[in-house]
Amino acid sequence: MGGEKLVACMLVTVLSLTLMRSVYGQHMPEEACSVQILVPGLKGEPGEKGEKGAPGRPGKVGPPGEPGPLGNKGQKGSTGHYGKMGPAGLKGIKGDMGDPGPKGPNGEPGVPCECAPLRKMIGEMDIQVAQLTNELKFIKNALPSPAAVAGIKETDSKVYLLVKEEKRYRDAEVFCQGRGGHLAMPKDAAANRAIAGYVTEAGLSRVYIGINDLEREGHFVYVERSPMTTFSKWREGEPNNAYDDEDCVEMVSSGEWIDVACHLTMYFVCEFDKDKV
Ligand SMILES: [Ca+2]
Ligand SMILES: [Ca+2]
Repeated sequence: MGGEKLVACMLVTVLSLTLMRSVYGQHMPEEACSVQILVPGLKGEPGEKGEKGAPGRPGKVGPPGEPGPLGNKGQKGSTGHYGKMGPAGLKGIKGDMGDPGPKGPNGEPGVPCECAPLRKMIGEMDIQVAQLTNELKFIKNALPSPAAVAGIKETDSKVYLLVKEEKRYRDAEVFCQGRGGHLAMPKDAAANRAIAGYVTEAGLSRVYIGINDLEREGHFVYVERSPMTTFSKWREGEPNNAYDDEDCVEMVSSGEWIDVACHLTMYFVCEFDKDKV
């Protein structure tokens, strides 16, 4: 170290005042040199380019970039798995009736039996049931109450109904009309007999029938306003228009007719056309 200090002091002595660039260096001890200045040497020649260094460590991850433009639509994928079954839908509207199916095969032959008489009886009973059903239907429709009537009587074309309610002539006709008929109008002997038999069977002595001369004295017509037929069944001495007040007609149990006052109240017979019942 002492040798280097000596060299330095000598350099200072020679060059200190002439060198423009000078740099103050470290203070040296007082006893070695009062002012010691270190001066760098001349710049050397550039060295040769070094070899490429080893790759550096990877840098930090940068911030995310801007979203790119929308890509092209991809191709249709393959069919996925079936999903779970959904809840049951609402019940639909009932459809139209289908066409009738084909005729079925014939059944097994029945067991032979001596049934012919029974079959005949059953057939007759079927007919009776049908007739009774019709009569019952008629009675239900025509009557205020079955107790008011003794029953019905039929001919080929008429149904007669004996009504056991005492009414005046006009009210009796209103009753019959309200059920689709009229007071009974015997237009021939057979009809007259049927009505008379009906009255007799019921134990009655007189009923109103549908004949009157209300519009023109002595000119009798049917209650439906049609003119009298040639048939009549007046009791001897009738019609006599007694007290000048007999414009309606009753039938007695013998089947004979008598003109009587219309305000009398008595039972009566209605008639209905069979094809309307
Ligand atoms: Ca009269
Ligand atoms: Ca009379």
